[in-house]
Amino acid sequence: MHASPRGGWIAAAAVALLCAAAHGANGVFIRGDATDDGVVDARDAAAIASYVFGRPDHPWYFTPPCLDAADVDDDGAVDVRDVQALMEFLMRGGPWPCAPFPKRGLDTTPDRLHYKNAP
Ligand SMILES: [Ca+2]
Ligand SMILES: [Ca+2]
Repeated sequence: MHASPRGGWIAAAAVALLCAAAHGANGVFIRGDATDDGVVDARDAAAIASYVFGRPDHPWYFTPPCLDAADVDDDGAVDVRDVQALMEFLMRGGPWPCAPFPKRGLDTTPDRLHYKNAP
């Protein structure tokens, strides 16, 4: 069973409001907030897609400040599955991104990804 597209947008808007209130401290992040602006929305999916498919010399190429935030499924890699997972969540009411979400927090799983300003 899938949520209606309208329900997905309402859920995404509610999550965006929750995430905006949680923006803050060094070394913590919101899973899915690839742009690190405290809001999880379609711009984050576009940012992850730019990172995954883009070339560093392209003017629209984007390197997320926190690769852990871009690793939506928390498998230790940033790839097309993270774009798909975030779009599924935002557009179709799919599963939430892995923790920390929807509030900022520390990564509880070991991997090679990190926050650029982490201590
Ligand atoms: Ca964002
Ligand atoms: Ca991933």
